[in-house]
Amino acid sequence: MIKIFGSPQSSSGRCYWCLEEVGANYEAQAISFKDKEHKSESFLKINPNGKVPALIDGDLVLSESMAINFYLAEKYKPELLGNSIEDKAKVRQWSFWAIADLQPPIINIFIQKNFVPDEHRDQSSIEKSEKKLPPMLESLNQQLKGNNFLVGNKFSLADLNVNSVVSICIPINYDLSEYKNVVKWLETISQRPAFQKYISLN
Ligand SMILES: N[C@@H](CCC(=O)N[C@@H](CS)C(=O)NCC(=O)O)C(=O)O
Repeated sequence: MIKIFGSPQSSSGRCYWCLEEVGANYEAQAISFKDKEHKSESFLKINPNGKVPALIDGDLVLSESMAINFYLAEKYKPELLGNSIEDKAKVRQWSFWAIADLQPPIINIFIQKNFVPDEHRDQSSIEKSEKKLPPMLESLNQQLKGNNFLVGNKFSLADLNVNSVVSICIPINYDLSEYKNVVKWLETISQRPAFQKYISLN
């Protein structure tokens, strides 16, 4: 059976959601940051970078949430990757954009607001990150104009991967209301049974 390491509230969350979308049986293994389990000898054998998520499926030991999600889709539900070469390329484009460009400023705000004590919080770094978001959210909003989904007008791994980053705007209190198509897309996707199941794990 597939084994997934890390809690649904961490970067592993998008992999739990993907596991639910592909309908795979899996076993969850919590990793306690408090007890430094992610830096333990046994976990470093699974991911030498000492980070979650990690996944074991048979002989495969894999880390990096996006790589895990592409693997799960390809093996268990390939239609999530798009039907044509062009759609497959777009699924990768949106996924890589989410992890490389959109996620860093959002995560910086999340860390500053949730993990940095008041006296050490770097307000200028929060503001710098906040300034980076409008053009990216607007490009997403434009892509969703007249489209329910990002690629090929059907739910794909691009929606899952990008949504898993955009939805961090909610706990950081970043106002998305001017991005009406994005808000509608978040709402539509939140109705998916696999999403609901993943949220119930939190
Ligand atoms: N690029 C990695 C990032 C993983 C990551 O940063 N995970 C965090 C939890 S959300 C972690 O394990 N942090 C522990 C550490 O950096 O020591 C991915 O997407 O899987």
